[in-house]
This record gives sequence, C-alpha cells and structure tokens, in this order.
Amino acid sequence: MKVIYTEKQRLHRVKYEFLSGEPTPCFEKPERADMVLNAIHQQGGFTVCEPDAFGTDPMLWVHTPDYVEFLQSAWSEWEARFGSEHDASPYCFVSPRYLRHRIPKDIEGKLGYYSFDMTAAITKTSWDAIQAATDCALTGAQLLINGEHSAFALCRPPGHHAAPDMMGGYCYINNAAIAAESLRRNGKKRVAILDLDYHHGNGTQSIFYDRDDVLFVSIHGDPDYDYPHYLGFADEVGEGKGKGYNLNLPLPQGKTDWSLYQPALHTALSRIQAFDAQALVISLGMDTYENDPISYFKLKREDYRAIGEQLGKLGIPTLFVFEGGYAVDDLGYNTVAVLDGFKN
Ligand code: SP5
Ligand code: ZN
Repeated sequence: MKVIYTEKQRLHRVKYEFLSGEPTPCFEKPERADMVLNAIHQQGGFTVCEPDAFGTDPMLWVHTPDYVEFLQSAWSEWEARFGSEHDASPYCFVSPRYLRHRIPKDIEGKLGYYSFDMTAAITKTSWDAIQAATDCALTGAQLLINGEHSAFALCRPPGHHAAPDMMGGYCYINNAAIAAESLRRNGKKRVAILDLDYHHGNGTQSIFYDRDDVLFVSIHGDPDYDYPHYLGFADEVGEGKGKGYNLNLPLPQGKTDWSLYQPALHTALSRIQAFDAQALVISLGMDTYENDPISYFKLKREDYRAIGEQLGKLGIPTLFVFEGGYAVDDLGYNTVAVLDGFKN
C-alpha cells in the first residue's frame, strides 16, 4: 500500500491548548506522524511517497474563498499586530444566537469569526503544513483514480472538524472531504466517507449534509457528553436531497469496547454496501484507543486489525485519511494494524 507523507507537515506545531481550564502542550503534534512512519517502516510492505502539489483550488470545492484567504493571511495579520511570540488564537466567537454575523476587520475578530473553538491556533508556518496535508489527501485520491485499490494519506494537521468556513478541533482544511470530492469529480459516482475518529466529524457532515452522492457515516463518542458537543446526534440524517445520506452512530463514553463497537461498525458497513459506494474514504482517527489521553472508548490493538479486515472485505477502493489519535506510544502500531488488517 502506498503511504503519502511529506515532512512539510512538521511545519505546523502549536504550543498550547486549553484542556479543562489548564494550558496543556498541544496533543496534535508532529511526533504523531513520526510514530506512524516508524511503525510503517518496521512492518514493511508499504511504500512512502511524497504528495503532488495541487494549490488552493481544490480547497474551494468545500470551503469558502474568504475562509481560505483568511487562513493564508492570518499569521501575517497577527504578527503585524502582536509580534511573533505567541501562536495566533481566538478568544471571542460569533455565536449563532448573535443577531449579526459580520466579518470583522481586526485579526482577533476574524480568528473568532472563522473558529468554533480555541484548539486551532495558527503559527508562522502553519499554512505550508495545511496545504501539504491537503496535497497528501488529494494525491491519495489520485492514486485511486489511477486504479490503486487502496492508499493511506498520512495527513496532519487533521481535517474532519473543519467546516466550509470554520476551523476547530486541530483542523483547518477538510482533507477527507476534499479527497471525496476529488473522487466524485473524477468519475466515482457514489463516494462514502466513514469517520472512525472518536470525535464526530462535524465539519465533514456539514459539507455534505444536503448531498446524496456522498454518504457520510460516523461512529463516535456520544456528543451529549463529549466534543464536539453540538453536532453528531443520531437524529441528524441529512436534509433536502441529502436526507437519508448522513448516518451518525454515537456510542456511550466510558464503556464502549469491541462488544459495543462491533455492532455499530456492522451497521455502518451495511449502510455503505446498500449505498453501493464506488469509492470509500476512511477518516482514520485512532483516538478510540483504550489509552488515548483525551478520549473514552476502550478499543485494543487487535480490534484495529479486525476493523481493517472488515473494511477490506467490502472490496471497495479505499483511501485512508489520517485524523486524530493521541496515545503516541501506540499510535503507529494501532494505525498499521488497521492498514495491515485491510490488506490481508
Ligand atoms: C482531530 C481530533 O481528534 N480533534 C479532537 C479535538 C478535541 N479537543 C477537545 C478535547 C476535549 C477533551 N476533554 C477531555 C477532558 C479530560 N480531562
Ligand atoms: Zn478525534
């Protein structure tokens, strides 16, 4: 299996996030990808390759032009105002209950306007990594279009929380959504996205909510008790043409082990088969692991192999796009367990 990765993604390294009121070193860090690469090299049978450069046009398939421009200029506007000592981060948000949603001129106002939380800070070189991550996903999609049965885009920063004009949850540009759209535009009539990250893929859901050509299915921690808190419930089924093409499978926080996860996975895969997907994009979040520091499922190494095997049995061309997963010591081996299970 080809793995698409570039060191350029290391250029995004945020110092801190707020975790339950405590400034904490950011969990989403370059070492996550290092651990995955290490495990991939140890395992063998994978070919790591560099992405092609696609520029910003494909981002505009799923994001608004003003948002993409904001991401590119945010650091220089921030630096001009506050210097380069601290990462650019919002402190103030435009709640949907405000009467007006006017784009502010000031960078602090803009950061809040284009964010839904405080965990997507921007550094001097973040944009280069964000572009590189999207390039990895698009290169993976291109491999499928050219006839490969599977590929793994080792993307970071991750993307599934990024909405058409909002960043959050360590995500800026929605890599998986752009890959899915690329597959659509290159002849795959029906594309399914299966989001396996512990956190609901609110961004991906928002992007495809009114569409019937891209099915979104997500298994995640019950948003009544966990991030992203405001979206990801079972009664969100899509709207308009998209009604029936959004399937959320929330599972209980502290007690979801394989015995609860496996039936949800079966439901998800049955829906994808019924949809007759011509290509499958897996938002591969590995924060469902029992030792993940910010999540509360109890999956084990062998469960990841079983997930990979069940995905492989579908027989659908599949692009894996890396999302979350923060138990760095095991992250690489767990990820390889999915990919290796898929292959065998
Ligand atoms: C891509 C991805 O996985 N993004 C996840 C961002 C989650 N950020 C919020 C996590 C809040 C966790 N609260 C845990 C309380 C621990 N005491
Ligand atoms: Zn996550």
